[in-house]
Amino acid sequence: MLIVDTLAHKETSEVPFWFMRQAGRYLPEYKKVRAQFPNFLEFCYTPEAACEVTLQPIDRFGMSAAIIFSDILVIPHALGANVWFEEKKGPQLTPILSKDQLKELSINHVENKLAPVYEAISLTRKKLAADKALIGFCGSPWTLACYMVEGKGSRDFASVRSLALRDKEFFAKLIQLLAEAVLLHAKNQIKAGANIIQLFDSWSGVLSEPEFEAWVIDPTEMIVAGLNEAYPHIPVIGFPRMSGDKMFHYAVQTQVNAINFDHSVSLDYARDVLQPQVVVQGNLDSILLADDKEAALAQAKHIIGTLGKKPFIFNLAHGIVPHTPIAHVEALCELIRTAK
Ligand code: 1CP
Repeated sequence: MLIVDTLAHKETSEVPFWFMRQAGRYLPEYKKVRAQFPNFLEFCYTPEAACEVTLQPIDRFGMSAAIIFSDILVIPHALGANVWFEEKKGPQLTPILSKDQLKELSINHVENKLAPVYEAISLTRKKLAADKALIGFCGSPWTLACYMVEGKGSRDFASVRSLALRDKEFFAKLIQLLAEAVLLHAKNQIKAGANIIQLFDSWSGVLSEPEFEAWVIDPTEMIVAGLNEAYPHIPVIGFPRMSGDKMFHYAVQTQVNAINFDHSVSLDYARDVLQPQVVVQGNLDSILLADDKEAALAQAKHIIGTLGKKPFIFNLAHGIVPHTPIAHVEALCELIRTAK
């Protein structure tokens, strides 16, 4: 598998690539399947449907890896939190704010409740070409805690930061429970056939340095160590989104095999600081890809020119947005495929 070779620092003849949110609403075939499920979680928990939409972008564009169709919020859901998705509003949760509410969450049912995700992974691994990798994923504890405490997405996650400062003991317990659940869910995804794990810490960018250490680095270090112990050959990609120059320390401390980087660091930083330490994955702007094809292609060329000489996986800085024209994605794939 091209991408696994790159993650093992082997020379490859092509640049491996995949795109965050490569299954999604910019694809008409995705919207068709999505329309059959008014309930988003039910969609995630239907193995045949999840498998079908996971494979759609690979069939169309031939990326080097598929990422299993699921969501980061299946973990809070499996722990017993109340989670639902509302059209145009995104995820909604009943906030967990007290020790009593925390006591009602339990890791004991995670494995059972997430069995459909593992079934979707086994099914997809069977149908996916042998040279393509299947990526399993989890939200990282901090990002999951953001949604669990706020009850929804937020611009700055001020309430969860405030709670973590006011009641560190409570918050540390929540993070600990989440870290255990993430480790368990990631291990089960590997057991079911995932070849790589990506940890999404989408909201790590709102944290100060000491908070980043406590809520991002420490739990991620524990998760990566647990995975390395059980599955030393499975690479882990970390995505501490928008965390800027904290990324280097994250890479060193957590021992992830690769970092997905974004616009919070320069390409020079990615090449000179990150790449000597870890494999890098990134960082084309998904808005640019949607709205200016020629500029996106020029930037893609520049990214590969800067990073392509050492182990590098082409990806975006964040997920594909729904208004992205398919022709733009096609042109980008063609450029990456012929770049080396
Ligand atoms: O109606 C729809 O189709 C809903 C859109 C959607 C999709 C396609 C949601 C709701 N989740 C997903 C699938 C998904 N989510 C995948 C697998 C598919 C793929 O990548 O191809 C993955 C990896 C995720 C991860 C995810 N979910 C993250 C981390 C990555 C990121 O974007 O930062 C986060 C933060 C979520 C929460 C979530 N789920 C859905 C939405 C719209 C959101 C974001 C809400 C917010 O902005 O706060």
